[in-house]
Amino acid sequence: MPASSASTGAVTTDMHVGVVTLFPPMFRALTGHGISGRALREGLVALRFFNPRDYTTDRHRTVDDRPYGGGPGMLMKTAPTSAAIRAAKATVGGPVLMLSPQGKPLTQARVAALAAQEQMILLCGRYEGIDERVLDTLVDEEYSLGDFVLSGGELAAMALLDAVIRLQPGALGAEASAVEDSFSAGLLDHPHYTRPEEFEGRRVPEVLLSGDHARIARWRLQQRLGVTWRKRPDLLERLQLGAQEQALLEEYIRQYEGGNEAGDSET
Ligand code: 9D3
Repeated sequence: MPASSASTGAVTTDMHVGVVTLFPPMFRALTGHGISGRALREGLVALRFFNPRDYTTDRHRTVDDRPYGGGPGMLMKTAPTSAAIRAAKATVGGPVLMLSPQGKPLTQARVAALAAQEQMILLCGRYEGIDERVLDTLVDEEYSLGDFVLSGGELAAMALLDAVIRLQPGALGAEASAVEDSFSAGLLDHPHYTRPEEFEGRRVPEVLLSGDHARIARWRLQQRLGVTWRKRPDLLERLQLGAQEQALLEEYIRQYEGGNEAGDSET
């Protein structure tokens, strides 16, 4: 089913993304599978690729070049890279965002801001990088996935796109995450259980079989607080807990320090 407005039935694409990359086929991981694949097929988001190799003018279609000053490694060749970015700006428009180890760390808040854009261009670097003058002239912002080394920007661009696409109205995930964001942002998830009730000698927590929805909600919130306290105390420090949340966390900590590893209520 195509993206459409309920009142008019008109087909609308919410977001147009230009991707500047030497390796468009890598994006099949994103376009061919799951929620992102479906959203792209339905036209919620349109992707267009701009390959610097298509903007070369030499016989060998050269896309790399040597760095002034010497040293190991190559850079992306200046003219084809800038031509591909300019073509993306002319046909797609929007800010040019480069995926780069020098970028601002990508967070859910930044993903949510990008998800509201109607157009954007993602620039994927390869080799040791891109001539600084091209970046100064054509790149608006830089985003990083974190302090570890990838071989290029493509996997980072796909991660960004996956996160942005699942927030588009009509994508599976958009509804659930909207609820989640207003309800309990900044906490890790609670544990999940599915059948059978006993697996390899270990039972599902009794509360989840009780049918008492208020008690289940309370247990899940307590687990989220407790898991965050145990695994990501840095996240908890940024939150201002309410009185009930504080009490739930204190109960979890008492039980945890008392040696109940699951942090599970014993009553
Ligand atoms: C090992 C090469 N480094 C020189 C000391 C510089 C370097 C160049 C190119 C490091 C990584 C890359 C390619 N990385 C990305 O394009 C990238 C990235 C990353 O490596 N980590 C986290 N987020 C991102 S976003 C893009």
